[in-house]
Order: sequence, then structure tokens, then C-alpha cells
Amino acid sequence: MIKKVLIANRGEIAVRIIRACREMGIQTVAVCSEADRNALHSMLADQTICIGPAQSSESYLNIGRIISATITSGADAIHPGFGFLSEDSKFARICERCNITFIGPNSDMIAASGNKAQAKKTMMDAGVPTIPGSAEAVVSVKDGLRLAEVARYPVMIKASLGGGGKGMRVARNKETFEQAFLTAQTEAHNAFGDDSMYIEHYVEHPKHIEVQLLADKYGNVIHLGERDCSIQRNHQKLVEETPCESLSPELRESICSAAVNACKAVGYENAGTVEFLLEPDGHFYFMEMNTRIQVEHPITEWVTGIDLIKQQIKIASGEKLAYTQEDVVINGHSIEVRINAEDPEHKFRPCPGKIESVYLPGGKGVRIDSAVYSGLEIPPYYDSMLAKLSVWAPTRDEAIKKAQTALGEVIITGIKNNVDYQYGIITNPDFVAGKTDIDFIDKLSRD
Ligand code: MV4
Repeated sequence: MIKKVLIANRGEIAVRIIRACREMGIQTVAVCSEADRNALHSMLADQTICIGPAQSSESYLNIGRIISATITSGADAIHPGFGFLSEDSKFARICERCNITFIGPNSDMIAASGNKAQAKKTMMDAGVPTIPGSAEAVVSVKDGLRLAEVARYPVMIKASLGGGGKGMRVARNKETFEQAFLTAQTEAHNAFGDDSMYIEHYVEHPKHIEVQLLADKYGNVIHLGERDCSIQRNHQKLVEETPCESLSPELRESICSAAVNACKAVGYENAGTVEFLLEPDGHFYFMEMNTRIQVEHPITEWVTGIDLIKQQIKIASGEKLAYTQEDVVINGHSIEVRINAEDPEHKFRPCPGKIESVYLPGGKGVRIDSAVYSGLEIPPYYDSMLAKLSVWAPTRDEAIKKAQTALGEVIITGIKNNVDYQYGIITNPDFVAGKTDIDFIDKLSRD
């Protein structure tokens, strides 16, 4: 069993991991940047090591300094959280070479999932539904044009090493293809140092559905239901819920078993998520696989009662999954709202600064994951998320009411935030009616 975990992250997810470790009797080591000496994770861990200056590249993204801190502190494992180094196959590989347990899948799995074209091909071969269009990677406009005809216009041009929306362009017809291809390819070249692209049919107005999975070292794979994460802007999710209200039990079963098959096809291990696009007519397609714990994991914890961080640690320690698929029962409904230091009126621009005062609600069925307190200075160097408010209730209508009530109690003074904007979303008639797709926020901004 793992005895001491170094948490290679900051903010609420670092606090979340510290809590899980403490409940399991595992020692914790926090790392922090010079800007985070007063951060909650730095104060809550058993031990804290300041690893460098504020810039992420000098601290939370600095592999050498994190490995040094791990060895110095005698930690036997690293939990990477999300963002930062969580999906960096090089980092996972160095952990493997140093005999440090990386709490996540192995480095080859991370690398394979990071190549989206390759991952798509693997899924096609495994019989998981993928978006129409070839997984063949191309570098020339000429080859791209040929594959666009196969995929049928409108097409989406994607970077093989993309994901999260980078190096991605839509082309509505062959006249505009070249321009879109070259723009996407230049972006890919600059972001990933790789020119390889793939082309698929552009799916209009889908929902973004993702399935939570747990897989142990012995080939046991279970799913923990789906999350509807359609409400997002600039590829940052704002509101997530589970279950997805519009899925019939049959469709839910098909999507969740497709996700389990996807995991089995690649021999996946640890917690992971398979993302799908879901069309209004019920067609669904594999989009990508995430090899990390996700921001929105609390809503799955609400409806399943399973602690995902503890499961990650147990799996990494070599324990066999303690649950079978039959043990997993989805109970009630959960919604998460992300509270960010940002200005929704100016393209959601981040607004760091000093939190003068903060009050976050509680009560039955209300959970807060946060690392903020009154008087804390939010540094400009990192993500703008301040807190996650998640609720549980027996039905979706009750969960919406509870989310509205709880969000209505939030007080944050001193910095601009999106609380009022989020209140607008969860009281919006289309949201309440479950009529959401990935274009919801764009539409809201246009109205
Ligand atoms: C798509 C798509 C429509 N058609 N692929 C967004 C990021 C990356 N994971 C892939 N993405 C998309 N791929 C085809 N063929 C639409 C998106 C997309 C999207 C997907 C999920 C959630 C929000 C989104 C916002 C814009 C575009």
C-alpha cells in the first residue's frame, strides 16, 4: 500500500486529494510555488515543499523539481490531479523509471490517448462508434481534400495531438477547405510541434456526454454512469450534471458499455473518462479518452457514493476493484456549478486579485470543493476556478432548486466572479427543460 503521496497540483483538487489521503491514513506532501505559500493546500498537507517561482513552468510544470521533492520527502507516489502534468506521458515515464507510483494509467497509455488520430483508429478497430471520417493522419492539403470528400462536408479538421479545441477548424465546403486546414495546421504546429491532421464529418449541435470508468490492474472495468457536460465555453465546462436527463435506459446502456469496451480494448488502468458526442437522434460517437481524474468528478461521487480519489489510490496500490458493475447503482441527480474569478461580460476574462470576503453555502445535499478563504490573494498565474458547488437531490427538478438556492447564498467580494452568470444559466428555461447542447452558451451570448 502507498504510504506517502506527493500532490503535484494546487487549489481545490490538491485539497481534495489531501482529504482522501488523510482518511486513508496516508501521509501527504504538498508542493507549492512562491505565490502559493498561503494557499490552503500548502497549509493542510503534512509537509509542504516550495519548489519554485510563481510561473507554472518553474513550479507545477517543472518535472525535475517535482521529482526532487518526491525523493527528498520520501513519498512513494505522486497524484497529479488534473491539468498541469496529469496527462504528460514524459512525466509519468520518469516516475516509472524512478520507481515512484504515478497515480493514473501508465505512460504508454497516456501517450496513446494523447494521439487523438491513433486513439480513434484503435476505437474503430474495437468496434466503438467513432465520428464518420477516416482516422488516417495527413499533412498535405491534397490528402486532406480527398479525406474530406469521404467524411462529407461540413468537416472538422483536427490536429492528431489536439484535444481541448486546439488546432481545430470547421470547413463547410471544398472552397474553404484549404484556408481552414492551413490555419488549423499552423496552430497545431505551434502548440504541439506536429503537423499531422485528421478529418471527420462535423457533428452539429450535439451534447457532450462522458462516461466515468474505473479499471484495475487485473482487467476489471466498471463504469459509473455518464455526465452531461454540454454547458461550456471556450472548451471550459461551466455546469455539469448526472445522469443526462435525455438518455433512455437503453441508450445509456449502449453508451456506457461502449465506454467499457473502449477501456478494455486498450487495457486501460485507473480512473478515466471516455467522451462522446451525442446527436439529437441518439447517434453517439467516441471523441476522446481522458486519462486523469476530472474537475467534475464530485457529481459522479454524489450519485454513486463511490470516492473516486480513494479508488485511484487503491488501484495504483495494486488492489482489485471492490465493486462489480452490479454494485454500482445510480441514485438521484447531481449538478455541479463552477465558480470562477472571471468577467462573463468581457469574454470570461480571468480576474485575479484579493478576495475580500467569501461565504460558501452548506446544508443537506450541498458540497463545496474549494481552496479559497477571506483575505486570500488569487494569483494571476493559474486557472481562474475558485470553487465547485455541487448538489444532490432525488430528482433533477429538486437538484436544480437546490443548486439555485445554494448558489443564491454565495457571497464573494473583492474580485469579479461568475456567480450571477451561473445563476442565470441554472434558472434559464432551456436549461431547466434539459434543452442544452454544446452551443448553449454561444446562443445565450447572442440573445
Ligand atoms: C467535434 C465537434 C463536432 N464534430 N468533432 C471539441 C474539443 C475536442 N475534444 C473535440 N471537439 C469537438 N469535436 C466533430 N467531428 C465539436 C467539438 C466541440 C465540442 C465538443 C464537446 C464539447 C464542447 C465542444 C465545443 C466546441 C466544439
